[in-house]
Amino acid sequence: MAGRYKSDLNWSDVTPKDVWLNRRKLMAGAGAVALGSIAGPAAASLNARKTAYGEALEPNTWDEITSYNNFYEFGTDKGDPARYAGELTTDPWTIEIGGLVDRPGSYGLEDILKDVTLEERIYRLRCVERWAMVVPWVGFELADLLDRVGVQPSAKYVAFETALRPEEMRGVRFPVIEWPYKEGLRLDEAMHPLTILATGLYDEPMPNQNGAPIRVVVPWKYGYKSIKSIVKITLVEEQPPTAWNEYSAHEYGFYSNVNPERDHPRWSQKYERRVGGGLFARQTPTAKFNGYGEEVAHLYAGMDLIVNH
Ligand SMILES: Nc1nc2c(c(=O)[nH]1)N[C@H]1C(S)=C(S)[C@@H](COP(=O)(O)O)O[C@H]1N2
Ligand SMILES: [Mo]
Repeated sequence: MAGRYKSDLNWSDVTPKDVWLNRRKLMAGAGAVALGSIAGPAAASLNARKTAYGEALEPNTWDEITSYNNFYEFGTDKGDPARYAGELTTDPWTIEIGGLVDRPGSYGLEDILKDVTLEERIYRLRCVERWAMVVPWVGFELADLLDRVGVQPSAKYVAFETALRPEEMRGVRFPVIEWPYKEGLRLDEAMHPLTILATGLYDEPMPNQNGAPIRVVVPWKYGYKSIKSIVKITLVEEQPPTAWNEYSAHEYGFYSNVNPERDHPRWSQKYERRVGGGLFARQTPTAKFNGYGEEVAHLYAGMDLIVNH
């Protein structure tokens, strides 16, 4: 076929051109060897706008961020996502946006991305299992997308779902949780400027093991709230069911704000350990709201955060 129709375009075709040119050059040339080396890829390519978010933090290395992961769709070992998430097809990609919105529909990722400015957000990430990292995400505020589709006044929560593809996701052949992976946020949490949809890290397109092509990042909550590879966003009136809460409600609450005062039933949450600090890395105290209390504590004024853990 000679001409290219709009429907032939995938999101990677309409991402700022230099991104993909740089990326292709990098892959084609000697740079391919550099990918995944010490500090990250040799050339920046998403050209994300720099911000003051997290500029004082020291990010973990590319290797650490992309080789130690939780993404149970590809297996429960920390190395499984790096080994197997490459089997996921991430282009084309569409997100079904529905429920209590003015403009529901199936949105191609290319349509979503052409109207946003990607920026860098260097955030702490704290897993409920007690390991922590600092990740230089690239993304945009979830509020930008929600505003575009028009949230109706009756909406109180946002529900998210990950893709479910047994052919490409070997981990979903096992009933670890009830697939697809589901998460949710209260609307004010979803609209908070710290909450982003991330499409990259270290100024590179998102590696599959980190949730390509697009994932949620909510830095003041335990990592499992930051749902990967999302295909569905639904605005709802009632608190939606979430994967880990359904699995074990007393261990994994709907809110899951990082909180050293509320221990996991099977372990203390008072301390955490930074990934990459070496085998004998010192444990450091866990910060309430993962250190983002100044920005988000007001969202929970008057709430009992032990009951609403
Ligand atoms: N779909 C999906 N999203 C997910 C997970 C998962 O297993 N499946 N794991 C969560 C957990 S427990 C954590 S700690 C973070 C890890 O993100 P990272 O691998 O990019 O560091 O992703 C979260 N998002
Ligand atoms: Mo986690």
